Amino acid sequence: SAIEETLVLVKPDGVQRNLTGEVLARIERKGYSIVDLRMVQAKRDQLAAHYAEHEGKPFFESLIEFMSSGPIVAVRVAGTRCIEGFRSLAGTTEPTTAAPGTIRGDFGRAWEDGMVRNIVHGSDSPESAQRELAIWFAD
Ligand code: YYY
Ligand code: MG
Repeated sequence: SAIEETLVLVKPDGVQRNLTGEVLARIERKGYSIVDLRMVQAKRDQLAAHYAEHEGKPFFESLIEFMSSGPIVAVRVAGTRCIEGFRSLAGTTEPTTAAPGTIRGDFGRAWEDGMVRNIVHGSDSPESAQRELAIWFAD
């Protein structure tokens, strides 16, 4: 169907750097709607479920550690083709080379400790979006 919902997370680096409003403004300016929003201190189980596809990869533990390092803002976003659309707004995973004009390209960079801090998460498919929204908006 035409109107989709996607899960956006403002990660601990984004919240800590006061970029939550910037991320929300870009979502709204694109023409997508913020349907629900909550600030949470993520539990390890929740993060392990969210990132289940990456379990066992070399960066998994540091990713969970980073995502636990401070509050996260979880956002339920709605709009036509917003899953692909928010991924485009976010930019590519590696912030050093993410295109300028994207959230990760404009605000992200490499860190000396090697941990990838890239400000936002966005669901990558309709199936991921439904699965992830159920994790972060369980009740
Ligand atoms: O969907 P996206 O966030 O762009 O990337 P994924 O490949 O799904 O990885 C999720 C998350 O894991 C990424 O945002 C940063 C982190 N990560 C990492 O720390 N090191 C990697 N080599 C790959 C990903
Ligand atoms: Mg991903």
